[in-house]
Amino acid sequence: MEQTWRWWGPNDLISLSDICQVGATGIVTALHDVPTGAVWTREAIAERRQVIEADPSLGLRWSVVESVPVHESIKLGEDDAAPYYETYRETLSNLGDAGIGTVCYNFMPVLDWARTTLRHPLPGGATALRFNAHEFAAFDVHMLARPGAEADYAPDVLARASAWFDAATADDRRTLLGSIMAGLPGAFDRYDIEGLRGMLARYRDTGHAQLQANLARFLEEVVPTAERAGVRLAIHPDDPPRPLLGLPRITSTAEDIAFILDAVPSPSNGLTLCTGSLGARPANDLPAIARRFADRIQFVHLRNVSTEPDGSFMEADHLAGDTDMVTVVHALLEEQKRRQDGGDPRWRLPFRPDHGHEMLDDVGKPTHPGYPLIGRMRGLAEIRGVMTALARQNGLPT
Ligand code: DNO
Repeated sequence: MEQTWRWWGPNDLISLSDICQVGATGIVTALHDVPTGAVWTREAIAERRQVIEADPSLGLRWSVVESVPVHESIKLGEDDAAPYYETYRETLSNLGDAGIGTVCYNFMPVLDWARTTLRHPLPGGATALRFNAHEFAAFDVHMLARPGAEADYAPDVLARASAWFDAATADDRRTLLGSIMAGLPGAFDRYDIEGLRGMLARYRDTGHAQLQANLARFLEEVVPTAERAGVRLAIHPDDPPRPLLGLPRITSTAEDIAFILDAVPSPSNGLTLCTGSLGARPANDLPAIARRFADRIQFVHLRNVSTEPDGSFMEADHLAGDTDMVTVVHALLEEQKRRQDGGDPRWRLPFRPDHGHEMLDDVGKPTHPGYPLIGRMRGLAEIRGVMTALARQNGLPT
């Protein structure tokens, strides 16, 4: 598998030479400063690519875009979405022409990934991202005061949510809002409480089936262009994989994934297998999902979580946690072999270590939550070891 690394662009504290040293060869990045819905121009794409490839001795190439964000009008299936399909198509064509063949995106309404604690302390001084069910409920029920929110939580979670809220200072509440919003990567769409209420109101009439229909429409609009451009789209699962704040989420289970991949049967309508996102739902069997959808997986995020009975979860070491990472990697190596045998010139699957603990020299550095240098390097090194051993023992290409 191609070892890739998410790089946030020229302002990232982690440099391209750092990435060379950790052993990755593929860069995963996006033009984060382009507002959602605007075209990524050929010039802007070429400029970013040139930065990545400026020093050939680093051996880096721009292999994956994560993400081209989908405009909320498209997710809402609104009448005024038409120009946004067009700009999405243009962006895909421009990326394909520049030789960037894998594009990750998601279809999560309003929020991207959500955590309640960005620096949960671990023994020894490292920290992890964590989702506390009661803190999320406190946000939903007490801070957002969403009508009917109580119905979405178990009584013991609600009781702990009230206790948290009563004891919380103004600072605690601000920090919680900031943690929940931290998943939104662009500078353009973070919300305050009022802004969030406004967005939720727009989704009032959009349930699971309607959101699925809107995604199917989006795929019909853009996949033919992706095919022509040589671009493989790869939808990212919901994180966590369940409805949040009353918003539907439609990339949470094997059934959801089957619906999406069947909506437009094409290798350009693919999946980002994110083991950490899907793994936060205990019923999701990741090795089974990896095998079932193997031929449509176009990008891989390897990460692990430990789940708890009340819906809380914490990001674990890459080889610890609830997901059997070794079996998942084995399934992916077998899929690569199948593609190689079938003559697919792009048989090698790009993967990246998704998230990592802040540890050692990471601590105190203002990197993106979940994206420290050493924690991710540890994850990459562990997975590289698993991959190399499995490949060698089973006669599979790495
Ligand atoms: C979190 C990431 C997500 C992902 C998007 C893809 O760290 O995995 O933010 O980039 O959901 O569209």
